[in-house]
Amino acid sequence: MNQYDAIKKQDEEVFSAIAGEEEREAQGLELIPSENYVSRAVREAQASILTNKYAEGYPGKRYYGGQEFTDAVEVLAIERAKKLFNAKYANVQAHSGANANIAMYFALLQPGDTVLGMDLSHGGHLTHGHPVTYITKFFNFVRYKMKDADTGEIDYDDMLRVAKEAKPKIVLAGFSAYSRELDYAKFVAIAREVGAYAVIDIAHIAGLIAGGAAKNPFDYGFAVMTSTTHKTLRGPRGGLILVRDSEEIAKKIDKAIFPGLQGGPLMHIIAAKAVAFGEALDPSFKTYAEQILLNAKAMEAVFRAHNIRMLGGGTSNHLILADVFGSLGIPGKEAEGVLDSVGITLNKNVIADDTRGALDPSGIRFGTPAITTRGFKEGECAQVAEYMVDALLHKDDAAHLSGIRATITELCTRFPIPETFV
Ligand code: DSN
Repeated sequence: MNQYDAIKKQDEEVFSAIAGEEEREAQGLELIPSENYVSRAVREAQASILTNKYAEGYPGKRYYGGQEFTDAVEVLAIERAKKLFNAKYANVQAHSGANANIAMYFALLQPGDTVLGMDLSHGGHLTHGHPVTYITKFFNFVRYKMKDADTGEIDYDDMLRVAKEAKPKIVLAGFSAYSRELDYAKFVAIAREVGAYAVIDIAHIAGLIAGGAAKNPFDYGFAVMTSTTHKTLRGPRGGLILVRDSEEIAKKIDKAIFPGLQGGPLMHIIAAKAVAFGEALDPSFKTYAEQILLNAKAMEAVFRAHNIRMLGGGTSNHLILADVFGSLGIPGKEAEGVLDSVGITLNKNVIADDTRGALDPSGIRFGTPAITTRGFKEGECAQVAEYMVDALLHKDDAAHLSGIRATITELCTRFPIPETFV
């Protein structure tokens, strides 16, 4: 157990929830592709006394006094983020990826303007304009999709047609459930053709980009990148906005975050972002990012060998979206539950043009960022994929499932969650 002495003494109920989660994480495998394990240094920064400080504004331009240390820590986070992503400007204050996207919209658009983004069931994210989100009350969202869900190829011709018709001010790339690389040059060309900003939400693949295992969209002409810091990037839960080179856009982004959308920045989280960015700048992070991809490929091979359909036909990044309903007749929700029962956590997920509902879709989504942090290589990842398929094929055999559970527990004991990475 980590150091929670004060909470334990003072608040048994909260302590017990934290202790339970610590045990759950230690004894199970985390395959949700947007989750990861942070270092102890990141957690110490998050838990630091910087949480006490109000620091509205930006370094050197704050509204309250006493900012010598908050300024220092925010400058460190900004400079490290810029270096990691080859950006001229960075805003590290967004509380989350959703806030980063909302601020980006308000910075670049006027109410009523149009955004062209990826359809949710084809891999896009809620904040890319799903009708249930409030942002759709301010801006108009139109969609592009995959041309072929079995190759993952985006329908760029249709995207251009929609762009010409709808005249978006932003062409938005990025996804939360898509397993292939996008053709960045095509996105930028379409944006240029219709006079839109080319923006990409890199939340899922930020660590792959930072570690050099995926292409940097700035090299292809994107103007802005939004992100979270807690997925493949392995930092604290939070948001990040990067601007390639336009001072004008950077100023608009800063204004949109504060005072436009948020109040006081979370200085303890910004300190943790600085620590995580420092870790990502270490050469060891490159090895980590490359291993994430190798591990995903090892899992892909097992699913392919078992003839389980993968959206996009497989993976080129850290995640796999498998059509377990189409291939095994097991709905996503049931598959999630069966795998949870053997200590493998992942999430049910809609697949392209899913005929089932979002609460019980056809697919499961899983990925390798967290198990790679745990030290798994291709061999262990292939084994885990075999256990997954085995559990699904024996979902009604309690004794078989409990045998798999025991094996997963043993694997977790052999690969404890590390506390340092550099
Ligand atoms: N909830 C995140 C994910 O799992 O992809 C995105 O916000």
